[in-house]
Order: sequence, then C-alpha cells, then structure tokens
Amino acid sequence: MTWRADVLTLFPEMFPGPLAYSLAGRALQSGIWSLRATNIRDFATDRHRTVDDAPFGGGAGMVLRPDVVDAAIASVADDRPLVFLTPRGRKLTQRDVRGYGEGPGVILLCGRYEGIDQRVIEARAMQEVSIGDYVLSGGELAAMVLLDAAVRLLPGVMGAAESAAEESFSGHLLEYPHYTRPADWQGRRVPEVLLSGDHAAIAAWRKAQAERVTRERRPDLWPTGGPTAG
Ligand code: 9D3
Repeated sequence: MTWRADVLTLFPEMFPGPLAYSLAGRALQSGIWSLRATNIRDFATDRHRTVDDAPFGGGAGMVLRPDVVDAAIASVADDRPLVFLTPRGRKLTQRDVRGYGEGPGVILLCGRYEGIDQRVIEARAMQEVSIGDYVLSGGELAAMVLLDAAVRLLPGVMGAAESAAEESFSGHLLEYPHYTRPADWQGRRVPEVLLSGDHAAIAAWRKAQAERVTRERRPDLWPTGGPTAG
C-alpha cells in the first residue's frame, strides 16, 4: 500500500519542493508514497491566528503553543511514528531511515522559532531527530532529507540493480572513484587497470581505493582506525 507522509509546518508551500523531482518525484507521481503538508496555523483558535508565545521564565524568541501543535497532530495522527525535527534530537542514521521505510509512513513536525512547548513533545511521545551538527533555519529541509532518504528505499523506487548493489555494499566503506570517456581528458588519463578488461584486477583496485578513501576521510567507519575505536 501507499507509504504515507504528513508534514506539519508553518510553511506548507515549501512542500513537495525538491521531492517533486528525480527518484522521489517519480515515486510520488506513481502512488508509491503520498505527501500532505498541513499548516499548523490552521489550528490556531484566536482572531489573529496566533501559534506562538513568549517563553515562561523569560529569554529571547518565541515558543510554539502546545494546544495549537496538539490540535494539528490530532488532525493527522494514526499508527505512524511522530517525528519532531529539532537540533536537540538524536542524529538520524541510515538504520533509522530503513526503519521508517519499513513502516506505514511518518508524521513529521517541523519546528521554527526557538522551539515547541516541552509538554506536547512528551504527551505525544515524539521521537526527536536532528540531521546533523549544523544550524538550519527550520525543520522543513530536515524533513525533506528524511523523506528523500526513506522514499528511495521503498519497493519499486530504485532499480533492482541499484537495490542489490546497495544491499551487498551495506554502507561500511565509501565508494571507489568513477571514470568515463574520454580516456584522456585534458591530459588526465583514466587508471590503466580500468581499460585492461581484467575484471579481477579491476575489482581488487576498486576495493583498495574504497579502503584508502575510507581510512583517509572517515576513520570512524574503519574497523580499527577510528578516533573512538577500541
Ligand atoms: C538558540 C539555539 N538554537 C539551537 C542551536 C535554536 C535553534 C536554531 C535553529 C532552534 C531551531 C533551529 C532550526 N533548526 C531545526 O529546526 C532543525 C535542525 C537543525 O538546525 N540542524 C540539524 N537538524 C535539524 S532538524 C530541525
């Protein structure tokens, strides 16, 4: 059945955005997944459609009200995981992404302002997720990253060849470098082994390259070499 994504945001016009293109866009068109963006402001109850207020205890910025956020969630909630995109969250991993892809879909809540009232986070048992250690201006781009990563894993989205390659690779090494024609470009030659037709030699060269680049750039992925390994 269709994998369903709901996004709760103050900027619903940002969606589908880049998710309308490429692999994810084709899968959206074909009904493999669905996307609905809901404006949190639609659940404000006052004349001015207020969604936020000053923080108790003082300090800069504004906080999203729990009653408004809860009503927005109630309008879409079912058995899907509710994920709050926030810089305070656990860092998203490919394992998490695989889990989301295997379920019925996700409900994503995007923060703006300084945050969301803590009580609704707890009352709704939200999973709090960050996409990495840098500061965005809101959760919307993070939600798109999560969706792109999950949707490409859904059955029928990737070609069978790519899926198989991904499975056998399974993420422990960075990729070897790629080359195509021309064999000589601006005096830079493609490594001779790749032109040799010796498939065993090519496989060995690629493995060595993948290991070298992983040790150099991502020692944390290397079984023995990581800064916190051992
Ligand atoms: C004043 C302290 N700031 C925290 C570093 C407040 C703040 C900054 C930026 C609160 C929210 C945001 C907007 N970012 C997100 O909503 C966000 C995010 C991110 O900034 N980095 C990585 N992952 C994510 S997921 C959502």
